[in-house]
Order: sequence, then structure tokens, then C-alpha cells
Amino acid sequence: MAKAPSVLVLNGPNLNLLGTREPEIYGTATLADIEALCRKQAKALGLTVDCRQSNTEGELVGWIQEARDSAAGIVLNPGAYTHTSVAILDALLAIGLPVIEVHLSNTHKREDFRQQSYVSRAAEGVICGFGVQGYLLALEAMAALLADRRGK
Ligand code: CA2
Repeated sequence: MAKAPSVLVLNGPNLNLLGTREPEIYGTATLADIEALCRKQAKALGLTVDCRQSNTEGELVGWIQEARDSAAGIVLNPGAYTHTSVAILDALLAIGLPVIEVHLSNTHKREDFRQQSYVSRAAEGVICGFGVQGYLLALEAMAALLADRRGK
């Protein structure tokens, strides 16, 4: 039987604080809750996940580079780096893996500075505004995308 494709589920700065503050924007689930739900969803979809979070841009860039050899795709919530990081965009473009961008909140309903995403230029698609469910939808989309690519 073929090995289950691995998906890197990457969360950026401050997402380790989920469930402790601003529940009206980001919900009540903790990062550990989200990662457990992702593991469950991945299993149901025939995937495995490697879940990581960092508050530093360089560490995120390093993990994205490493994913070239270890992952079939990336589900990424870059946090505030979404709106600032050319370094993360360049790393994603350099490795050429399929990327799905996720945001818990609907960034389009929020401040002007959240309207631009550098990361979206490297993403197959973007899911925002569905809270935790967004990660599960992203994994479903990734499974379909990878199956489609394998069939070609
Ligand atoms: O909606 C999202 O998922 C965001 O990526 C979250 C980022 C924000 O900068 C983006 O514009 C949209 C912020 C994550 C901060 O997370 C916190 C969680 C709990 C308490 C405080 C911050």
C-alpha cells in the first residue's frame, strides 16, 4: 500500500495564544485542540500531518524549506506575517509545493492592513472566516488536490 502523503500544518506568530484571549475574533479552541482535530481529519482523508507553530519568521522559513523533502503540501496560517513577509512568500515559491492559506477570522472584514496577503501569491487557495473548521476544509482541499495530481 502507498505511504500516506504528509502535510505540514504550519501556524505563525501568536497563534500559540489561541483560546486564551480575543475569543470573539479567534474562537475558544486552543492550538492543541486545532492540531488534534487536524490529526483526526488527516487520518480520515488518508493523510498524515506534521503540526508546527513558531513566533519567528526565520524558523517558519526554515521549516518551509525543509518541507521540500518531507511533505507533499503545506496548510499555512502565517498569522501577522501574512501581511508583511516577502521572506515567507519567497520560501513558498522556491519549494513549489501546493499551499493552502488559512485564517481563522475573515480578514476582509477587518482593518485595512489585513486586506493584503503576500502569501496568497503562492497559494492554491485561501480559506478565511470559518474558524477552526477552516483547517479541516483546507486538509480536505489538499487531499483532493494531491489525489488529482497523483492521477495525472
Ligand atoms: O485570522 C487569522 O487566522 C489571522 O491569521 C490571525 C493573526 C492575524 O494577524 C491575521 O491578520 C489573521 C493573528 C493571530 C493572533 O492570535 C491570537 C490568538 C489569541 C490571542 C491573541 C492573538
